[in-house]
Amino acid sequence: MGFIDSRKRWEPSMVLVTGGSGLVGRAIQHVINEEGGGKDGEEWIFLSSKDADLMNKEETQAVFQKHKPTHVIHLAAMVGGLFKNMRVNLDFWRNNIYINDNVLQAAHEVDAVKVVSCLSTCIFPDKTTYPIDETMIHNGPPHASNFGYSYAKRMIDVHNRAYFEQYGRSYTSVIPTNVFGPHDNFNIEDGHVLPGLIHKAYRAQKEGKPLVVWGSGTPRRQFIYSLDLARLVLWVVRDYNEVEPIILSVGEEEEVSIKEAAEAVVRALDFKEEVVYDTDKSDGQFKKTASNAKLMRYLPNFAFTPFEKALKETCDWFVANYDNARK
Ligand code: NAP
Ligand code: GFB
Repeated sequence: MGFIDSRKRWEPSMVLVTGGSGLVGRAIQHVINEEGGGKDGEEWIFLSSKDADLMNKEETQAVFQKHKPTHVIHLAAMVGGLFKNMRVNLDFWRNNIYINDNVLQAAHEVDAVKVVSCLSTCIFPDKTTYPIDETMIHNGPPHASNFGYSYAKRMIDVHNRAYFEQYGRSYTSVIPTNVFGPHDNFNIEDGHVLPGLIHKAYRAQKEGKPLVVWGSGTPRRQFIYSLDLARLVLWVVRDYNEVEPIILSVGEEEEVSIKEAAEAVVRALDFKEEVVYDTDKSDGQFKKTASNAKLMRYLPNFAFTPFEKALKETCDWFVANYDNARK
């Protein structure tokens, strides 16, 4: 279901990026400003929560009425790693439900022709066959650690189907795997694993202490560099014409264990101290191996940045921007 009539292609003219100040938003800014990702005649606006609290309906309507976007990249969300999700599942559910309903309705009310929203590979059913693909989103409960965030994200897909069925809207979504890169949230308690390990290793090196990896190190993850994701999101905005979501991830064969990820951080930072594992901390979901076969059918030649190279660039950015990094 949900093939938008691609003959009715609308060239973007005013692209509004919610969550434009975050990890993914800053990567899209880089691709637009430094890699020629934009086109003549396009205006790009990158929002932060200072421009509008998108949990507030009136503020959301006002910022959409101000800019009247033709296209929207909807990144804004309450986002966090495993441990923050485990602490405040209700907040993740409520805050993201408010943001998503306000943004999609405001886009509809200003007649935006296309909205690309973000789901996540962590929202799929926990009890599932592998590899996971786009057809499996609603096939069972998500992992208990982040059910609030997962159900809120799944409702975006419900929103998109309903806007297509009732109004013929071309509102779609992408499903990134774990993202990392410059401008990430490096807060050790609330952030994701790679920025957390980078920050912890950086401080442990200065203090001559071990790097403490949380959990057993056995869970498995696929990681996508934020700049690669940004390049793919721009393709989705211009040339992906399905309402159905599309997974944006490196291939299954790129999946690594948390232990291997930690060892890659050690290499990228030339960390010299001991690495230890705190098995009192939760492992969270063991694996969420996602297939990127649908993406590869569309873009068979897309070249992902090698993980070690992307991680080195991220570590170099963090060290160079330590004082101003989100931590
Ligand atoms: P992030 O770095 O935490 O940035 C979140 C963005 O949302 C920021 O620009 C933030 O604005 C904005 N925001 C949060 N609450 C808001 C509110 N109430 N009103 C307005 N803006 C608000 O997140 P990210 O990692 O870039 O994630 C971007 C999208 O990708 C999210 O939808 C996330 O669910 C999805 N995703 C992320 C990952 C990952 O591993 N990071 C994986 C899969 C999917 P401020 O800067 O003003 O706070
Ligand atoms: O990125 P992360 O926090 O979230 O990774 P998920 C958690 C995994 O990394 C667990 C291990 O196995 C942790 O035990 N880990 C080891 C660490 N050291 C650390 C550390 O210093 N910090 C963190 N955070 N983890 C999230 C979802 O799942 O995936 C979110 O909860 C979101 O909703 C995100 O969608 C993309 O990958 O487990």
